[in-house]
Amino acid sequence: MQVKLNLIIGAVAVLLTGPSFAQDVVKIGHVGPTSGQIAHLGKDNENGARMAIDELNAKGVTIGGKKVKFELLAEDDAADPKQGTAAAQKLVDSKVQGIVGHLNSGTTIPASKIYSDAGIPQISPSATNPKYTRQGYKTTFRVVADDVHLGGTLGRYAVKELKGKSIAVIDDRTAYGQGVADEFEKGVKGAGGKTVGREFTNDKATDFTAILTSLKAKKPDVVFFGGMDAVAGPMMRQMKQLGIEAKFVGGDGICSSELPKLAAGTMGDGQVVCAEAGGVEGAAKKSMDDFNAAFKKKFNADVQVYAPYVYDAVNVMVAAMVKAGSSDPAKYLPVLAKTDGYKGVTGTIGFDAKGDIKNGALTRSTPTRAASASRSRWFADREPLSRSHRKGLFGAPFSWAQSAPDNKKTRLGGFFVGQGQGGLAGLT
Ligand code: ABU
Repeated sequence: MQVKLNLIIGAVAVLLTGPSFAQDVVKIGHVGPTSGQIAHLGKDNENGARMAIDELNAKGVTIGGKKVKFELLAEDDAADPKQGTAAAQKLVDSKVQGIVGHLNSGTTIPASKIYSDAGIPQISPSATNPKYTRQGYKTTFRVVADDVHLGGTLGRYAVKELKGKSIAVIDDRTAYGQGVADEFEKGVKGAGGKTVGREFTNDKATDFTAILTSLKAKKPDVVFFGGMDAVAGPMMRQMKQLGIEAKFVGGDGICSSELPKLAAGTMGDGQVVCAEAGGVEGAAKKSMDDFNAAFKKKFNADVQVYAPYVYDAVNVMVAAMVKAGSSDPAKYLPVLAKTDGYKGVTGTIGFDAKGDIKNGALTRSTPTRAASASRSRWFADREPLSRSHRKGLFGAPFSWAQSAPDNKKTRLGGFFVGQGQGGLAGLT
């Protein structure tokens, strides 16, 4: 009798742990700087990944007929290229099936070789240096527009909309900062504008007196900074101390919720013009707004910049695994590469032949004190950057002056086009 009972218990145990009941673990790696000057951005990214993974596990996902559990393996690269490659190797050794990250171009690019050699798909939610997807690797993807797009558009915007006559450029000599500043300069010159000086610093600097004093003598009306918010904030404080009244322009690296705090109250309304390398408007904006609210509820923190892009990157990767019926990188990679029309919170995601997002949007933001004080994301004043500023990438210029005066924002032919006055009215 006892023998029979043992056999039954054994059979039940086999059934419960057998293939139809087993829950496979799918490991997804995330890397960002969760220590150092931009730890607030790294944590924001990591929380975006955590939010996606928690939701997927709560919902329950089946891949190839098996219910799976996702596990987030999060690493800190401190925005340092050496730590970035060490973190990448650690994740490869841990047999992750996909990577979302890194945050910085300077870490993402060297790490991408390690993932490529291991055949592991990598989606960057924020690295914008064009080189990342131009190395010939099949494993590199990104869900944001690149610096050619971002810097060039801002350069044309500085000339055509900000009417900058005397434009100064500073960069932090990182892969992102220097690259986006180079593209900005090209954009300024292409639009018939003039740069009056180029200075550089580094991504850990806190004293900018020498370079700002040199630029002050050139009476800039626009200062472009290629770098991150942690450097931009103190730089703006010192600009104020030196009496430099110029507009302060930058890319997504300064477009964070933290910037007003880092600038310690020295940021004037309408002074900062930055662009997120993505963004949604109109009916699509609701999903982003809902994400921001859910994020705040879960983490008791405002989204900085990239958390929704990380969230989408994780979900796009998992959608490819589900479609391929496998979390084996070799099997789902070709499916991921064919992603098209995926509806994320940051817009519709599809990849081109290089792994770059198709039809990437850009959204201009300008902070105001009132929005900042409300503790919501400060860039309440936002607009999609128009096709005219993307001249050279998307063909014939579209004139803001000729557009409809109803101040509506519409999306035409897959590209965001702002109609109306261009959003700068009332800011100065
Ligand atoms: N895209 C700006 C911040 C990240 C990076 O590309 O370094």
